[in-house]
Amino acid sequence: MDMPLNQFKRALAAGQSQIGLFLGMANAYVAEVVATTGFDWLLIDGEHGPNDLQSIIGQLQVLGQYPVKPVVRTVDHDTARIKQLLDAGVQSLMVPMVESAAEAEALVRAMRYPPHGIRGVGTAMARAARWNGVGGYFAQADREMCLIVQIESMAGLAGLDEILKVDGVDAVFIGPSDLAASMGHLGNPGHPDVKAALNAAIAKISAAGKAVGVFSADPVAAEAYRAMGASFLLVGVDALLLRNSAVVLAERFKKGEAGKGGAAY
Ligand code: 3PY
Ligand code: MG
Repeated sequence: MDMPLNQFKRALAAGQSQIGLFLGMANAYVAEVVATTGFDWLLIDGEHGPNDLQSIIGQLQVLGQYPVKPVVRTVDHDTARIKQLLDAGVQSLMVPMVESAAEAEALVRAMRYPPHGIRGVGTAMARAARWNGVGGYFAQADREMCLIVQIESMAGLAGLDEILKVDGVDAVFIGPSDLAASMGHLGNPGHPDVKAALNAAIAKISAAGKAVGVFSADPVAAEAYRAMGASFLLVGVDALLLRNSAVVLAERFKKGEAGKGGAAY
C-alpha cells in the first residue's frame, strides 16, 4: 500500500489559498456533512471541541473519503498525546499557544522518528502505517508531517522571529481570540490594537517564507487578512453555522415573518 501523501502540506508550500472550517462538534456524521460542502480543509478541534482519540479517528476515517484536507488541533504540547494522534493517521497538526523556538523545536522532534526526533515506534498498532501495510513507511513518514504552530499571545509574538527560524515549522496560524485576551481585550478580537498586531505578524510570517493562517468568522475581516497575505483561513465553525441558522429560522416563525419570503434554510 502506498504512503498517504499530505496534500495540505503541499498546498501550503505552493502558496495555494485554502479556505477551511472548524469542526467542533466531535462527530463523524457532522464531519461528513461538512466534507460535502466545498471547503478546502477542515480543522478537527481537539483543543476546545469535546474530542477524544476515538472521535478524532472516526472523523479522519470519514474525511478520508472526500478530497477535503483534514488538520487536527491538539489540546496541548504533550509528546505522548501527539504520538497517539500521529499513529492515528494525523499528518497535519495544529498546536495551540506556541511561545518560543524551544517549544517549536520540541514539537518538531515529537513528530519525527529518530535520529531526527523522538516519535515512538509502534506501526503494528498504527492506522497511519495501515498496520504495517504501507511500504517504506519509516522512510516517508517524517516527510509527510506538517506542523502548524499557533501564535496567540504576546509572548508568542515576542518569540515569533526565533520560532520562524525553526526547521520543521511549516506554517503559523494566528489565534485572534487568545491574542486579544493576552493583549487585555478579552472577547474583542476585532479591537484595532489586536488587528494591528495581527497584520504585523502576517507580514512578518509571509516575509519569512512560511504559510500564515488566521481564523475569523467575520467574512470582511477574513478577506482583509487574506489580502494581507494569509493563505489559509478558517472562516467559521460548524456549531455556529447550525445554531445561527436555527436561531434565524425559529425567529422568522415566532415573529410571523416566515411566510413573507427570504432565504430557505
Ligand atoms: C483563537 O482565536 O484563539 C484560536 O485559537 C482560533 O483561531
Ligand atoms: Mg486560541
